[in-house]
Amino acid sequence: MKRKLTLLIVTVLVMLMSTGIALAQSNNQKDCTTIQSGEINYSDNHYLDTVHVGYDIFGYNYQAHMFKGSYANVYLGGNGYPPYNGDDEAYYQRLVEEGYADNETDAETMMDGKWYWSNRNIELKMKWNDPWISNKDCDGDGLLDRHYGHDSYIGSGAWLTNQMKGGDGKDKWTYFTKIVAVPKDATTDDGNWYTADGSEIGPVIWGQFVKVQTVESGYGATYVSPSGPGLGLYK
Ligand SMILES: [Ca+2]
Repeated sequence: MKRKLTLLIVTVLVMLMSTGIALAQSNNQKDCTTIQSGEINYSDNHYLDTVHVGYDIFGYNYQAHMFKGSYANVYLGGNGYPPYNGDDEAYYQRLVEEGYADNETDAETMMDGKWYWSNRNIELKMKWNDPWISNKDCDGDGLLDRHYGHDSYIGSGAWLTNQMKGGDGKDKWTYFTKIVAVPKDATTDDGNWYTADGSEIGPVIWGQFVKVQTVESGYGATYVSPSGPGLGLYK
């Protein structure tokens, strides 16, 4: 009898606990705002206001974790400028019309001062995972989450792939690279990241990240991480 009672109590406890876990999970989901809600915004100075499902005018598809477009469009929107559509004259004219410059010469000078402008004819495709840029806002700041649940990208498991295409005729080239956030116990030395046991992960990029694989047209794989070129290796 006593044994049966103990079993019953244990069963009830397990049920309560699992109900609690299920509740916590559903609350978690409920607290996250999706793009579909129409309540997620671009960053403060961005050219656009509200994030929508599908590709935006710059080439970002935040719902699908993808970008496809001009290299310059990766930065133009966030800097408060309209998207570049491949026609320089039309773009300078648009900048004048929208009040960014007094005339097209000034507009051209202004854009020439942006580091990314000279790369505007490079076609870029990017893919990333949820820790890189989430398609939800779970921390409630009205923006898509980055490295959700982590203080920084380090140890978040974030990754991005970057595929570029440029040049004309004989000068056509392609470039592909995989970029991942380094693990928490990684160390950096002389421009490279290393695992805790001293194995090379790859060259440092943007501080908290590392290039684990690079493929260049005419050369093939120009870098493969000795610690492994896979995505999602580091958490
Ligand atoms: Ca957020």
